[in-house]
Amino acid sequence: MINRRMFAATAFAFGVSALAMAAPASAQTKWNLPAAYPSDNPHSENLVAFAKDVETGTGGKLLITVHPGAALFKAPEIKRAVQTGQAQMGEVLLSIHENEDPLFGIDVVPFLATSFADSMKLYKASKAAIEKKLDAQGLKLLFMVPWAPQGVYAKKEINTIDDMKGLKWRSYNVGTARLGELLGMQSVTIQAAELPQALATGVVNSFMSSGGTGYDSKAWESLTHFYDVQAWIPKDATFVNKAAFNALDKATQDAILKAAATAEERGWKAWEAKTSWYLDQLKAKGMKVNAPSTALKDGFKKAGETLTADWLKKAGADGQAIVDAYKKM
Ligand code: PCA
Repeated sequence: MINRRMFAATAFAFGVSALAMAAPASAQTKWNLPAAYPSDNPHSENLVAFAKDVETGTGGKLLITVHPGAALFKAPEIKRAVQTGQAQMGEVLLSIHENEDPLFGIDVVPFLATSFADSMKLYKASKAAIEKKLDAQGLKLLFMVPWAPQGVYAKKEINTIDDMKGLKWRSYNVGTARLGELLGMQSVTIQAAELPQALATGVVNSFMSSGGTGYDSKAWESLTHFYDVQAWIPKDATFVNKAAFNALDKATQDAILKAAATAEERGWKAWEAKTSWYLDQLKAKGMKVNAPSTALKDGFKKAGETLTADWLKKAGADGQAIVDAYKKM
């Protein structure tokens, strides 16, 4: 019997040496870009378009393969993978890493920036500081793209925050976990890739997210209500390993930066355009999509004040300065 492993190894070795010989002429570089959300999510589609722009802009010299759906690394591992060079680029919800630095959670301070226009202002006010923090970790920020405003999914009518007590709450970062705690829920951190299963098996029966992730997770199969609280607009960050970027020639670097600027603009537009589409889809699937009652909104505002105070304490003068700058914009 032919030993398939040996055959594969020989074929691989031949392939490698053939490639090595061809290298000076073609000089093609292949990079990986792990991402955490489904391939038809606007974030992933934007990354694929970004990779295509880089390929075109470099005349095929730099090929980036996007790995959506947390297929290569789980969401919380992506940043570390890029820092250590296991992957050259990556995309992640930056607030997952708020425990490393409070600034990574500035966009999830409740009710600070809840419209796309305000979210862009907050981004402008915080971008330089975020870039600096990432740079100190060996990462170069390429672009940031928002999700839609965050609301609450549940399996029953929620009129006040008291109705949320005891729910099995899925959280995705420090802020959502703390919110679960403040509102007397049983909170468990689950990343988006595992959310559909957690919902289907009843591990959780409520969560906060965008219409996008509710749609991606087919929330209507196990839950009934969505309350459009508009608590905040979190953002994904796409970054590159700084050393890998610095090793590229100037023309390639420029092509990446140009494609990144285009991707940022395209991503913001896509989310603005798709926000109401997602809510319409939830309705079409039979979910009750409503604005929160005044009492519910007031309850969230109150919990939000506690979270804001927590954050300001952690973020100190640097955080306060950014919030002040944002409020003046
Ligand atoms: N979707 C992601 C993060 C924010 C959002 O809208 C999630 O729920 O994990």
